[in-house]
Amino acid sequence: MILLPQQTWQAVVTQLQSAKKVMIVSHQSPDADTIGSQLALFDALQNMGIAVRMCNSDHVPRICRYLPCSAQIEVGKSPDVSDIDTMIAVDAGAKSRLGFDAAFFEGKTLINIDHHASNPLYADINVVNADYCATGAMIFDLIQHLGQALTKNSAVALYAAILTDTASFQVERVSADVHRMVAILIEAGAEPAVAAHHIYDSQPLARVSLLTLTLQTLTTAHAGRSVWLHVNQDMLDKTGVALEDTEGFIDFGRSIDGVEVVIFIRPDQDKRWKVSFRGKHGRDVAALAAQLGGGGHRYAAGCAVSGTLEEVYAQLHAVVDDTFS
Ligand SMILES: [Mn+2]
Repeated sequence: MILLPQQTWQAVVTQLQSAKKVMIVSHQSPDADTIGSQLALFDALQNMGIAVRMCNSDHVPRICRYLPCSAQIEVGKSPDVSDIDTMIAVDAGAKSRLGFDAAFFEGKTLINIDHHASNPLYADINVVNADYCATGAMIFDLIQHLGQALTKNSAVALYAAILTDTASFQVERVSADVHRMVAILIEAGAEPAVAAHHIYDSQPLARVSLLTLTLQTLTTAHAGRSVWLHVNQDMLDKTGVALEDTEGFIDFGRSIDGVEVVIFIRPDQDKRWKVSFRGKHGRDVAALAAQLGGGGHRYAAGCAVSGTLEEVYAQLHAVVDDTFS
């Protein structure tokens, strides 16, 4: 079954059929969609006899370390890529999201496979389609267009990608066909209980301590229609939790009745802050994020902002207040 038959993959297939050495890269602060897509495509290209490597600018997050071959992902901002002819970016909504400098891509054919509507088509070959619920679902289609079988390794990786990017099959883009695709992944060896254990049911106790502190920062505005929460460096130091483990905290804000926009702020590098947005009830948070130089999906987006935490709140309020006026 091809999930979206109207999507053409010919340019990608042609490039990969003549590729000799391929590098697959994920976005910075990788999530399970980018890592799962990377691993499944790695598996398919290996089975085609292509020499393929994976390298990311950030390390593999805890919830993805159970995925087969995840230990083979190289980590670093300047790996030796002198012999690489083709690079594939998966789930990266902008070239800057890859975290490598421009020299990394020089002289290579870059392929951009992504489902963020705000993607500016930054590569030589772009397959960008926001109708896909996850980049993992795109790789599901691509593997078939490459004439490859769905192996257990790729099914396990794609299941993790789709499970997490659909918030456990809760978002609008989850169609009957998405469930049919998931049925095929399970038949090929994906195990939902194993995935749930690693992704949702094995968090460190310290993460719950940090969540407790984070929920104490929760405030509301706009008559309860916006919810705000943050993590600061002090809270991370106190609990010893890695920044990546704040993934999912924003969902507690979204779960509140009557909320339309959730804003979650956490530290980023170089005195910057990473801001995530979640939307509900028709609120387009991608448009909000775009006003601050970011992007994303209608109901899940993000941007980076500089300043003190107070200044960041003020900058964000200026934009968010506007949408409620
Ligand atoms: Mn994604």
